[in-house]
Amino acid sequence: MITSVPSLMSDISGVGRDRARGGYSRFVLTPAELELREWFGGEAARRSLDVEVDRNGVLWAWHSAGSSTGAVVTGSHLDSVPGGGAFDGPLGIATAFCAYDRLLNEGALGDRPFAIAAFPEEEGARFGVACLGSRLMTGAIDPDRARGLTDADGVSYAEALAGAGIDPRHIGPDPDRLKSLSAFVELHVEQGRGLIDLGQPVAVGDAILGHGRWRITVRGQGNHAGTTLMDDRRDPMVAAAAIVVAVRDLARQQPDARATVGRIQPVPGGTNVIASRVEVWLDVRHPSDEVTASLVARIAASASSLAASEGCTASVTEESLSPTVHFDASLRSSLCAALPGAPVLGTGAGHDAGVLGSHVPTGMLFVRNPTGISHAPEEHVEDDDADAGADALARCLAPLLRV
Ligand code: HGY
Ligand code: MN
Ligand code: MN
Ligand code: MN
Repeated sequence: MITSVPSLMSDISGVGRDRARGGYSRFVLTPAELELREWFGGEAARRSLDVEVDRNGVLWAWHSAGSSTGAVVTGSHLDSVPGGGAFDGPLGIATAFCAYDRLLNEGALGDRPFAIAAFPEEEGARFGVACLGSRLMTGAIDPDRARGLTDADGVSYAEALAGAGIDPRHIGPDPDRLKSLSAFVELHVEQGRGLIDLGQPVAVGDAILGHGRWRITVRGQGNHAGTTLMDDRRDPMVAAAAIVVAVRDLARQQPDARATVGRIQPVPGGTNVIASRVEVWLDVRHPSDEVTASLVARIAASASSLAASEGCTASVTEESLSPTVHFDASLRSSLCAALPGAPVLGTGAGHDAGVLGSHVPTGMLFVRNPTGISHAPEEHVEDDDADAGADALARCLAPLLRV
């Protein structure tokens, strides 16, 4: 059975559409993502792959083989950012199933176990910490902290897991599972223009930019919009607006840095209410982890002084941090050997492959995105490139599956 990636992707094209924002909002363990988890299970069952949900809620579709260790795994995530594109995450899962079909058809499944994996909360869009599933698996986040993370409605990750039938008491490091893996290869839509400018459909990944998330809490004095004179205000919204501009200006002064405020939340958030506090979420990325740290320090200092000039205060807390990751060199050369002529590209986007990279040899493949846009509805992959991705993934996995 050789399936085409576009046909699998069209099966889920209606899941989690966000009419208000455009694009897709498939937040982890909400009905939309649970529907994608069902789709994952259906595709696995169609191929008689054994489905497993592990202690961290990671979905696995297993093809067991002669040896019980040294499993070769491919996959990605099903959750999305708010109003995201159709391909960020699910493309890596759909191509994985189609690559499996190709390997089975060519009798190339080899002697090692093979699995397709879907990691929960890669975007951190619901509970705030990116790659939450792979961080838990690798011990990169404390399980109690993870259980206590809450979404915008105050639902904890523990409650969301329990609601999906996953016992939150068991989340945490899974060293035995990590030891049983010999390679993880994640295929992902390219979130940039590299392949467009090179005129190629598929690239091999070599590094992931270090990145982190911080929350800046700006506190002032809540009050009535109509009875509070302008000179009597300590308005955290005004301070927050100045901080957002300062983030842009400070990042512009640092070559190669990227700093973004994509989310801001006044509390209580009424049109006729001067906010009492404003939450400002900061995303900073740079190839050097030291530069990221020093840029965040400059942003924090600027936030404090800008807040003070409005009679407010600003405090900064780190929410997550991922160092720059260089993928396993020998796995990368194996991927390059399987795809002669394919370019090698870095990425400014974080991935589970980056988190797993310190425990398992990991690599990535990127598929051309003709818009170069991601984390927005315009994200796109042409049908032929999607199938070229599955062909490339199968070609890369075949040698890894041979003992
Ligand atoms: O934020 C990222 O870079 C990834 O898409 N989670
Ligand atoms: Mn993403
Ligand atoms: Mn992604
Ligand atoms: Mn990812």
